[in-house]
Amino acid sequence: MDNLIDQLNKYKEEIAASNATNADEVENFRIKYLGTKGLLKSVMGEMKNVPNDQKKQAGQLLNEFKQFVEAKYETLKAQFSGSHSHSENIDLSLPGNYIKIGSRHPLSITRNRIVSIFKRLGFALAEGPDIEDDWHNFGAMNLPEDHPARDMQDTFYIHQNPSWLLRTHTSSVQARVMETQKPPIRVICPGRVYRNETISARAHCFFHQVEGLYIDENVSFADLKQTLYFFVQEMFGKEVKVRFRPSYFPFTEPSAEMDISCLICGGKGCNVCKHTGWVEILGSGMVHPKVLENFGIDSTKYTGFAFGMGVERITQLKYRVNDLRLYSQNDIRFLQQFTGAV
Ligand code: 2NL
Repeated sequence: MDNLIDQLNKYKEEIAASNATNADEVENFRIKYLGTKGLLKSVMGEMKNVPNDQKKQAGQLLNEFKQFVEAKYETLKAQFSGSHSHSENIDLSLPGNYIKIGSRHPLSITRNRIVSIFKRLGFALAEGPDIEDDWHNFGAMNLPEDHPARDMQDTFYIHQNPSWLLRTHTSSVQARVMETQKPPIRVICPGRVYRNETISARAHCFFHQVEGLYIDENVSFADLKQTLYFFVQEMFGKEVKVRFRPSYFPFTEPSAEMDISCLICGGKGCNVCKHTGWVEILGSGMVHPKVLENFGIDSTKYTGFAFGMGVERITQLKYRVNDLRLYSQNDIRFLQQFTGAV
C-alpha cells in the first residue's frame, strides 16, 4: 500500500511538471497518461495485486489520481482550443488585417443599370428558371417545329429528359408571366441564357440577356421607339443617335433592330463599328398575335411590344471589352478594373 502511495506521488510530480507548447504535445500527453495503453490504465491494473482489506483505500487513491491526470489534461487542452486561450498574447494596439474590397462584376453593373432604367418607366422585374421546357422556350414563342434555333447544335438538351433544355433566351420568363398574369403587363427580364457554341472571343456557351415586354390596349410601334430611345439616352448619354432597321423574329411582327451611333469613334468609322459609324444593340418588335393567343390574350383587344438585348454586348460598348471569354475567366486583373462601380 505504501508502495502504491509513493508510486502515485512520483507520477503526480511528473505530471504536474508536464507542459505542452502545441496541440500535438497535448495529444501526446493524453496518449501517454490517459490512452488505452497509458499510465492510468496500467496503475488501475495494479488493483488486482492489492490485498482485499486494502482495496477500498487503494480504490479511493486511484480515483483521486485519475481525476488529477484528467484535470491536468483539460488544463493543457484549454491552452490550444478556443479563442480566449491566447488572450494574454494579444496585442490590442495592432492594426487590423486589411481586407481587400471586391468589386461588382461588369455584367452585373450593366444589368443593374438596364433594369433600373426600365423600372423607372414602370416595368416590373420578373425572373424564371434556367432549365425550361420546349413549350416555354420555343413553342409559345411561335418557333415552328423545324426552326433552326431548335436544332441540337444550338440548344443544350437535358440528357435525362430531352423535353427539358437550358433556355436559349429569356423570352421563356415572359411566357411564364403571360401564363399567370393578365394585361396590362409590363415586365423586364434579366437572366443567363445558353447556346451550344464553340467558345471564342466572339461566342460563348452562355451569355446574358435582358428582355422586356409591354402589353396593354393601344400599345403602338411609336411606344416601342420612344421607350427604347429613352433607354439609350439614359444608358449612353443624350448625344447618342439611334436608328431602327427592319428585321425578322418569329415572335414579333413587325420586327426591328436598333443601332446606336458608334461610341468609340463618334460615328466617324472604326473597327468596332466596322467603319459604318453604327453598332447594333438590340432586337425588338410588336408581339406576334399568335404569341398573344397562345396565352389566351385577345389580340384584337390588346397589342404589345417586346425587345431583347445582350448584356455582354452593351458592356463591351461601355467598357471596351474585346473578348467575351474575359467575362467568365475570373482574372483578377480584369475584375479589379471595375472596383468602385455600382
Ligand atoms: C435579340 C432580340 C428579341 C423579343 C426578343 C419577345 C418576347 C416575347 C414576345 C415577343 Cl414574350 N418577343 N422578345 C422580341 C424581339 C427581339 O430579342 O437580339 N436579343 C438579344
